Amino acid sequence: MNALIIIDVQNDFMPGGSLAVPKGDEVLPVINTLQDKFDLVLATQDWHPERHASFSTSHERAKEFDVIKIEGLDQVLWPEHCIQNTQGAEFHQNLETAKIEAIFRKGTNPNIDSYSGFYDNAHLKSTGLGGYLKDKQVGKLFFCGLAAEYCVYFSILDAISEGFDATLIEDATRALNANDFEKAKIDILRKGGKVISSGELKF
Ligand code: VGL
Ligand code: ZN
Repeated sequence: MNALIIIDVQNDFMPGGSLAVPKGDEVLPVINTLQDKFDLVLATQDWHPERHASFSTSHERAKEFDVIKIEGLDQVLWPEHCIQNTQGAEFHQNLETAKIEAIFRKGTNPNIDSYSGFYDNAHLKSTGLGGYLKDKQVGKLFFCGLAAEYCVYFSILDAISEGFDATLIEDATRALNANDFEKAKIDILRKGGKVISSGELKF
C-alpha cells in the first residue's frame, strides 16, 4: 500500500494568508485528484500556540524573515501563522478531506519549530507519523502540499532517514522561493528520494 502525505494545505499558506506561498492554491485541484489513487491519505497541520518562538513578533527588535539562533539551531522568524484554532490554521475549504484518515499536528512546542511531519527541528520529539506508517506496513510515500522547500522538503528528508521510499510530486507543491526549491530537489535526489509529476504515477 502506498500513502499520500498532504503537508500543511492551510489558509495561512495560501494567497491572502499571513505566510502566503505564491500560487499555493494551485495545488488544490492536483491534490484532490491525486487522492483517488491512494488507499491511504494522511495530512499534517502546522499548529502553533500564540507567541511561538518561530514568530518574529515573539522577539524584540526582530524583523520577519530574519534568521536567528534558537538553542543552537538556525531559525527563520516567520510572520505569525497557523495559530491553533484560528481560521488561518484551518485546511483550505477546497481541500477534499473525506479520505484523510489521520492528521499529524506539529509546531505545538512553544520553543521549537517543526517543519517535518515526523519530528521537530531538533529531532527531540516524534509526531508518531513514522510509527503509524510502519504499523500500517506502508510501501512508498508520496509527498505534496506546502511549502515545498520547508515542510515538504524536511518531511521527505526525515522519511528517507527513517528508511521509507519517498517521492515528491512536483506539480502538487509550490515554494516560497524558487531557488531554494531547486536546491531542495537536488538534495532530495542526492539522498535517494524521487521527484516526479502527478502524470507519471503508474498506479
Ligand atoms: C512552514 C514555515 C513555517 C511550512 C511552516 O509549512 O512549510 N513554513 N511553518
Ligand atoms: Zn510554522
